Amino acid sequence: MPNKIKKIHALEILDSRGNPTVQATVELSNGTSATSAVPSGASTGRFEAYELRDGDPHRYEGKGVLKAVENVNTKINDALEGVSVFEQTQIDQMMIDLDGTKNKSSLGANAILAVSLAVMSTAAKANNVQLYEYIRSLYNPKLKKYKLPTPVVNVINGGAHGGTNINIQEFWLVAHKAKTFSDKLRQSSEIFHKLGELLHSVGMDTDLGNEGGYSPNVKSHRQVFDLILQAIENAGYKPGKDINLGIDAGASEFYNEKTKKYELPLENKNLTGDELIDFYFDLMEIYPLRIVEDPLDQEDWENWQDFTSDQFIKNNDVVVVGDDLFVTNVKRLKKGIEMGVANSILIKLNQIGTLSETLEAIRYAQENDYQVIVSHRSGETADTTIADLAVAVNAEYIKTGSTSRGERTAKYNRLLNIEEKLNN
Ligand code: 2PG
Ligand code: MG
Repeated sequence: MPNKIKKIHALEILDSRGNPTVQATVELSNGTSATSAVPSGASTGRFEAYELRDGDPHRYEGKGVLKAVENVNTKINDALEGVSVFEQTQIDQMMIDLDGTKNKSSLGANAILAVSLAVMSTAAKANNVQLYEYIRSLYNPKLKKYKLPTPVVNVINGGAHGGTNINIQEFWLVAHKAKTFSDKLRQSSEIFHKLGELLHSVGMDTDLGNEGGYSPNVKSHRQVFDLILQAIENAGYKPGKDINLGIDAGASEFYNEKTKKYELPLENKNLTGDELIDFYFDLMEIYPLRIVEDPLDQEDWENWQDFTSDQFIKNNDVVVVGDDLFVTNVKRLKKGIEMGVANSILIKLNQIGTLSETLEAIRYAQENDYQVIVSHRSGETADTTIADLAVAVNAEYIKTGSTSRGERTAKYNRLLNIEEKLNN
């Protein structure tokens, strides 16, 4: 059998923050092979699958992944040797069983995901099809058309992603009006450059944060929105009409569990959930802010419910996205759907740890009319799997940072290539 797995090999490599991460290569008996690498978050949700790190203070400040690498090279390799590479669901389940814990803490979700993705990539190669076509065949072969996602382009990096006093983690351009992916990307890039020029002209910092956006110190969150609006106009576009805005508040990062308050030092305020919701609605009244990710803490389900059910959200088709809240986990998504919490899910492969479980979460979301945003992590590699994943499932959006830094543009460039293929 030519398509049987002969060997799986992992290696400790570096992510875009210079921290170790796991790369895995699958080799088949006929010589076909492919390699995948996993990303790593900074503002991780509490309910994510477990990222196994060595904890040895003498290597990479404890962040080494040699144990995860070893788990791939021994236990996982031994278990999967001889299995057909096309059995993605079975392979993912075998690794889940081999791990035996709820959160993949025994083998490490980083070990398991690296193999899951390398199996997927090798199978696509063995079939001689594009990766998005192969993922589509696993997801739903009956789906006919492919749709390119709209990029949400993170031009200001706050929170855990930059050395700035901005508490909201991400500020996105959403070029919703343009017809094609390439035009949406071009407009976003033009505005990104205008924003850089604007920051420079007023003496603000133009160094880049973890996801390739600018990361200056500011006077208030409103100032960030004002600067972005000005940049949109300077690039010749109309805020709201051509370009909407989005944020990832990353609210779990500034929630104080003891006092039950949301702490926004930039605003000099500690807010209750109600007050924070008012803060967002004030912003949405003033600015064309139409996508809001993680406005509230990952366990603050009641306030999420209040936020989602507000008439303003419905009237303005505001996309309310659960990231740390859902962690790409069907169980948490189910609870959210039952409670009327959020109307969209952020999808991150490494929050759950296998391709199959990720596809299951997307399927459940789409069956329940929740929109899908496929997402990178703040620590990335040049791996472009998420571009193919977004196209394979017809995701509405992709979030993969600004239009700078190679690990971010690698995904955008892959989408440009896919767009060209689909047009021919
Ligand atoms: C997020 C992500 C990606 P991190 O919160 O959505 O932007 O950040 O990878 O640090 O969790
Ligand atoms: Mg997030």
